[in-house]
Amino acid sequence: MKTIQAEASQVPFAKQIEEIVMSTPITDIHTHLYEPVFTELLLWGIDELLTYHYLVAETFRYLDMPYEKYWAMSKTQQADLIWDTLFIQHSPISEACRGVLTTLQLLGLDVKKRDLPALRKYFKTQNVDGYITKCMELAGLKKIYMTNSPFDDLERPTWEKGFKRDSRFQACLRIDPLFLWQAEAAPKMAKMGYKVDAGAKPNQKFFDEIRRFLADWAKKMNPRYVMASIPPEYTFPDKTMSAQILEKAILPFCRENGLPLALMPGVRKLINPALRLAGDGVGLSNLLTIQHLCAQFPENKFLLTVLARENQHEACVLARKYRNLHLFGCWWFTNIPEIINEMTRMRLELIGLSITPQHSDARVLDQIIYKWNHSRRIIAQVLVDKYADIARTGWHVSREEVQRDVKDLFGGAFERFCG
Ligand code: FIX
Ligand code: ZN
Repeated sequence: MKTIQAEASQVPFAKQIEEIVMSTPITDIHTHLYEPVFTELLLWGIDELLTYHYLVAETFRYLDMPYEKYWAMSKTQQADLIWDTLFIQHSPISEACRGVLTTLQLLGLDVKKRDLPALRKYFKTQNVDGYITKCMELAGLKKIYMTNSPFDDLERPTWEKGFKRDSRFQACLRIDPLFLWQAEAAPKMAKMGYKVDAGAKPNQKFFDEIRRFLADWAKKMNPRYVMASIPPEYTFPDKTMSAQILEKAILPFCRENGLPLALMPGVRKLINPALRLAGDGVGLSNLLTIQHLCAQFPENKFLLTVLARENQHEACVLARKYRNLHLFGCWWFTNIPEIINEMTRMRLELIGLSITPQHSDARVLDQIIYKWNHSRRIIAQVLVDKYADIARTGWHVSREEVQRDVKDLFGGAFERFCG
């Protein structure tokens, strides 16, 4: 077995690891991107990059204008304002700003000129289908997982019509309104023909109707998992309608259909509603809920990404205790280099390689380019240190072994977990 050290004379150890990490194809298991058939739902191009809600939040820190005035602007006017505020009036050093620059650079565009109109010309020459392939090649992605909600009025009609699936994309059944039994759930489900109403008694007929809803949408979407984001305080077990729906409808449905349930605890929705999508906050999650779910439902598989930095250590320990729990991604406010580095090291040191260190959460197609370029670099650095640590003991890994491990981190372990 030719170990990486043996080749040290030719190519430095770290470089070899970096090459493998930068070139291994990735399955991006959570994004807000869509197959082209969903037309305007798939956001792409410079104006969408600049009006990403992360940048909206950063821009308003400099603006005195009423929020409504911004929302009344055209997309191009909004992009102009954000470009001027965050890139021209101030240096674009935040992760989200840097991301725009990395994307433009890797697309071969010249950011030095700081010429937004010229940049816009490039995107006008792209057609969406070819551009999807170009972005996936630049990001090194083999599959993009979507976030598909039957409760989304813009998305639902396309699923109901039916269409030929695009093999570059994988569906995931997103059910937040149902999972949290929010006010919009029952009326929308009733409109889709399901006998559920907001005042429904939580009896077997009610839970069967919810399972029928899930089964019908699973047939339409062929999802890889079922997903919901939950507030920090979400508690299970509990007497709430939501907890009963989880126990008596969602978990049995997932179990019987071999679908993992992906949970994303920690979001406080719209703590500043005037910022719209940019208005969500974070809170420390009660991970006892996850502990109870994993312990009480060993036949169910749970995917977990938690929003608060302070929850990450406990999440790692839970994954050590429950093999039906798989940790993934550095979600949202943890998706910055400082914390990606911290979380990846902590997970590798506490759990090992049976994790999925990252997902992009891209809302704009082009973002997959920078989100993966930035994360690959950090993951590569962490792996270089981890392999160097074991090398110091005399345990030398081969190129093939590193390739195997990286394949696992970039989708293999996830696929194996999902089965
Ligand atoms: O709930 C989610 O899937 C979150 O990722 C989004 O709601 C959030 O707006 C986002 O874009 C985070 O990166
Ligand atoms: Zn998301």
